[in-house]
Amino acid sequence: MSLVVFPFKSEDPSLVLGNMAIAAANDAIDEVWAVAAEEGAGEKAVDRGAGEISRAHLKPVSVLLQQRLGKLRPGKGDAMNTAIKRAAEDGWDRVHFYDADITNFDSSWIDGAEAAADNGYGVVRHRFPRAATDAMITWMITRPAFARIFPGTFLPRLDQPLGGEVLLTRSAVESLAGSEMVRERSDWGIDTVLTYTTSVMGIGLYEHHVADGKRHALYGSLDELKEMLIECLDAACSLDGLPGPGSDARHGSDPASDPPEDLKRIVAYDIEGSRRLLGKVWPEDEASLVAALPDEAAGRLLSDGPDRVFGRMDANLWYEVHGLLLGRFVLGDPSWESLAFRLWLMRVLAYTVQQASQGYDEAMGYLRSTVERYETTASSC
Ligand code: GDX
Ligand code: MG
Repeated sequence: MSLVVFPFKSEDPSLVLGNMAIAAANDAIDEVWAVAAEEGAGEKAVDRGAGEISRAHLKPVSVLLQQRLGKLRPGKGDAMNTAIKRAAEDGWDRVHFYDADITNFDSSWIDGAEAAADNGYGVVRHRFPRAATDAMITWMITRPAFARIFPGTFLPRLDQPLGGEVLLTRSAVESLAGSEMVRERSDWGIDTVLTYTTSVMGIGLYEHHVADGKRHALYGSLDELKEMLIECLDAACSLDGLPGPGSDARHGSDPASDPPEDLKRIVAYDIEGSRRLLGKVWPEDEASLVAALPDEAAGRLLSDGPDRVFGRMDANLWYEVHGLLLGRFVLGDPSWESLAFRLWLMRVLAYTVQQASQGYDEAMGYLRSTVERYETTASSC
């Protein structure tokens, strides 16, 4: 018995309903839920449409309201945990999660995940090619954190550790429903803790490849990602010191394929608008936090304003800065939040100007080899 769940907040109801209809039409699927952030016009429209889909496919299709389960900002984590809790209580064998804003969702996502579960994997994550300037939290925060904290395991090598597209089998759903760390993570950090928690369950993890990529809403200036950045950073910090998956952990993956040509040309965010956010001078409170870096690193950053020194934020300097953030960042502290955003922005812009501009394949090779280098450095410490 398989269930599909779409968390949704402010998406166009017709897009959400289109995806729900695709899920309902799949023979492997017995029920579809959309989990709304709150009551309102969008939620009502999806609820009305859900009734029509249900009648057309003769299976339950409904809208749930997310409950307040966690301790952090009420966000996507509460929505996923609402579904996980109820699915565990109902005893579903398989639960698929998909972001509701995917514009190229089709049955092959569901079929690919079901096939991997049929082959005995307890968790299936979808992987897909992304633009060279997309996934900047994944590449600059989460994968480096997995490389440092869990070197030698499959965690740093996961293609989409933050992706909201995942299939969980019953034992995973039950363990997640019983995990305090997962339940408390009501914000954007949910994907990080789900990835970590499922990786240490010993039930096998498969990555299913979606060759066309995940098409969904991209961003304007990078300040739209500030909340996600600091919440994903905090989630990464919360894993420091925890045990990783064992060396015998079962991990399989479809091979990657050549990304679609149009995706290679996409610029995922507004570069000039983001550059204006860097600022001409270092705020005093942030400069004093940066001073905790080794002298040489702090000197390179503080010798001029952020908008003039951002190009110095290469992979080596970012390793030092990322280590400082991982060890010291405080969620809810305005100085740390502002500083973490500014430093990440410097890193993303430096990479965009220096590597992403060289072409897609070069940029992706650079990102991958940087994470590998971080992993080697961490293992030798
Ligand atoms: N119910 C509910 N409540 N749904 C939410 C909320 C919330 O507070 N916030 C977002 N959503 C829904 C949203 O409508 C969409 O369907 C999905 O969650 C993802 O949100 P979106 O704004 O499209 O996130 P974005 O920027 O595409 O990030 C996604 O991909 C990231 C990644 O792969 O890098 C998202 O799944 C992130 O968690 C993930 O890290
Ligand atoms: Mg999206």
